[in-house]
Amino acid sequence: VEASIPEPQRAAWNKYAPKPFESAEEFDKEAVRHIETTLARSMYNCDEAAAYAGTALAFRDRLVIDWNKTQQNQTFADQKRVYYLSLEFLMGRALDNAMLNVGQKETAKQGLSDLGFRVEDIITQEHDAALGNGGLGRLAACFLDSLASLNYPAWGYGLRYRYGIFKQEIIDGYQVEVPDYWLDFNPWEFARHDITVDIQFYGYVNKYQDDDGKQVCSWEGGEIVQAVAFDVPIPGYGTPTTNNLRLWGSKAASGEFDFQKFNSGEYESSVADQQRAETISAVLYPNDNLERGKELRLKQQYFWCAASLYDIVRRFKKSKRPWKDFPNQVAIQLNDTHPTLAIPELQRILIDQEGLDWDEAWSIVQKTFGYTNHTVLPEALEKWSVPLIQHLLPRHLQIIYDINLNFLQYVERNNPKDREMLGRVSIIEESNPKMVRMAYLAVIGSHKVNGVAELHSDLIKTTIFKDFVKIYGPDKFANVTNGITPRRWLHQANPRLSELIASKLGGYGFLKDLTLLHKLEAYVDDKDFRKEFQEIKYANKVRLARHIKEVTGVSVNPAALFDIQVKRIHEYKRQQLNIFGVIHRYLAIKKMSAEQRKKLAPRVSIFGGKAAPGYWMAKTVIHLVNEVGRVINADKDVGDLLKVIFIEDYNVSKAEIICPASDISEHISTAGTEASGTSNMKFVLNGGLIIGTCDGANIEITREIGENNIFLFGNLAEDVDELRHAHLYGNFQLDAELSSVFDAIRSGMFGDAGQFSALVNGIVEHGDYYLVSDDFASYCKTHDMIDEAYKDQEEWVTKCITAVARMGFFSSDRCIDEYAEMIWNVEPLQPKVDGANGTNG
Ligand code: 8GP
Repeated sequence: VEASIPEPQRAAWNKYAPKPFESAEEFDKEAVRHIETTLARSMYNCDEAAAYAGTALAFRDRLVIDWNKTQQNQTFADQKRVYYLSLEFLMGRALDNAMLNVGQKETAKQGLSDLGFRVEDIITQEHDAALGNGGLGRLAACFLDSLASLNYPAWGYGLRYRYGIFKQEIIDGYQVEVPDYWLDFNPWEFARHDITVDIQFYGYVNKYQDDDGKQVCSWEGGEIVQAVAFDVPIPGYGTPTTNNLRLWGSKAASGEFDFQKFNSGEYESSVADQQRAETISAVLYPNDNLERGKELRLKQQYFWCAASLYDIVRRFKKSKRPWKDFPNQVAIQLNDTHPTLAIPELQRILIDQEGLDWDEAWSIVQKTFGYTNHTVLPEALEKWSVPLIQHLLPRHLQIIYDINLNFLQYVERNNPKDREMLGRVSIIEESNPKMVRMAYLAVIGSHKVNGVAELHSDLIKTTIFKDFVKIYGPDKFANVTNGITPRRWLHQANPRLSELIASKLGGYGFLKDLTLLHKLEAYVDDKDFRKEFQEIKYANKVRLARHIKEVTGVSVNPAALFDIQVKRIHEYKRQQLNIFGVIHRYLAIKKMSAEQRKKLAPRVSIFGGKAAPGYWMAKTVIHLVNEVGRVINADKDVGDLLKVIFIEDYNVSKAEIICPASDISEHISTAGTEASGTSNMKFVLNGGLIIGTCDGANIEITREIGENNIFLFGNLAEDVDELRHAHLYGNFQLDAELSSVFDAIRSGMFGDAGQFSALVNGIVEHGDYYLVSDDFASYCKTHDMIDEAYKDQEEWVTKCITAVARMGFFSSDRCIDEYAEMIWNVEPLQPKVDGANGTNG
């Protein structure tokens, strides 16, 4: 309040308040000013990178105007806000998204052309913001887009990694990791050097009686690291609402301590302290669906939770409301268990710092948090060792023990007959060393727990959280099936399809209400529409073929069937099944007569995805794909009938080129292992069909689009246990076709067979945990059906159009409305329209 401009001077201020550009001319004025002054360049020294920077800064100014107003409006309205805590936000590029969301892409296109640039070339200058591994991080990014587009007062909180997910290079067929230093020029963030939080680590707990004789604890000593806020504006589509993503960077706490060291001649060691502090936010851990229990990772988690909660609590306290109102003002969603420490941290703030009783505090905590689970894979479930937490966060460990004690007493009271349950549900696993089970803590500290697709939400209730359903009843557990933002994954990635749809539906309303797509079914027999739909798919395949040629040197025929599997490389996602299928196809082609070959639809098998650097088996799969590609692509006898491509460094901006270019995409995880999948939705929304197992969201996609429009195969989740058992007890006969594939590999057809022996032996000798052999026959048969179906292009297009028309359910807008109603209890806040603030679109 003290810092505001006095009333009489506000007229002057308002007179000069910036206005958003509305025409190409006004855009050029802003862009040129930024290039000349902000960047100190000239027209004689303006390459595409500089033009990108000028364009981005001009758009940033526009976003900032709306962002400031949104924040003022939200502060003034003072209603309940959502805080989405995620260690990953896989944002991709921001400029194209900003242009489309504020509805000024045409303006920029015209303006840039006046300056001698093509908008597409400028957009591709931007470095992806790749602060995530895969599905979980991209989901968070889609959610931010939907929250803003639907006008929810919402903040994202994350870490500002200096290095995002590594860049993948393929050298001699092997994955090589290269650091992703992405912050050289990032116009989308604002460093808030005035918004800092001191974060404490280590130290000890001091117990004493306060003046009223009450037992109190305080956490003392240890070391302090400072969190600095970096804010990123998140524009909604077709609304001025612009939300905030706050990312915390770490640095050494400024203060006397450093000075003392400096003065006593320990300059170097004080610099070392500085660097040690900065390492907390230095790097994103590159594991997807795997936890490795590294101390620095735990430090990241606490650092980010503590800074975010401090910020949230500080904002709440400004309202001067009583503490019991906290859950009416604040909803915090935990994106997986990574932010679970926020639970004991809020309890600590309330009891140690704000003086609330335990029970009063705990009731606030439980009402505040919701927890989303994203996996049932045991290796991905977080556990932290008790000694490590004791050392790093001594007060939190005490609180966790107290939470556990209260919880176990409650369980015992309600289930006196099942004493073994106590050991099973305890937050503390009685191993050596003892471990804290973060998922249990998250369940106990939240009022709602959700899975991310129906099958997954059912599975968590019968497997990892079975006892908790007994304890709390089924209503604590919910399902919110994942979705994707149609702005990026249709409008931005596939502008021609978006335009075609808009031409039939009378405008772009479907981008805000994706269920409107159902009206497309009326055009399924419309000749012109079908023709254009096909042409667009072809053009998108040409675009991908060009990219493939550029980066791999291999020419692929855009008329071939494009069969794509892009996602993190993981045994459970079964890229090995795909590549074995490709080898099987190759062996079959080699045996075919000229007549038979004529009847076969040419195929391009496209793979892409990163393996965690320490995941040897996944790296072996990448190597095999590349070796198989090397052999097949050079086989003149096979020619266009089969090509095998590995696209290096799969990321969000590549996905925008890849997803619109598939005929078939593969979502073939062992049933029961893929919580949802979200690229399945992206591919279908872009007019491609999918081959998939009955897993994750594939099941609901099938329900929505109809089983004639999807190629399902393989065993069901309910059969997995028995099949695994059969493997382990020798009750299994290897499929003959798969056996031939293994023989080919063993023969050295794809290079030194020894390199792939673990991959083959995992199936033949070590129990085939992911059931590749069980599903191989039905997988190959289904691919044969795909070949047949593809020959009938008329029927194929009908399937594709019908599927697109029925994808309305999978918008992340629908997810966000479900979270808002069922979990957060928050309402949208309509933006203030004041003329100067109008965004169109
Ligand atoms: C992923 C799931 O594997 C994927 O099926 C789902 O679509 C996505 O989350 C979004 O819900 N899960 C993870 O990435 C994950 O669990 N990561 C680490 C926490 C282990």
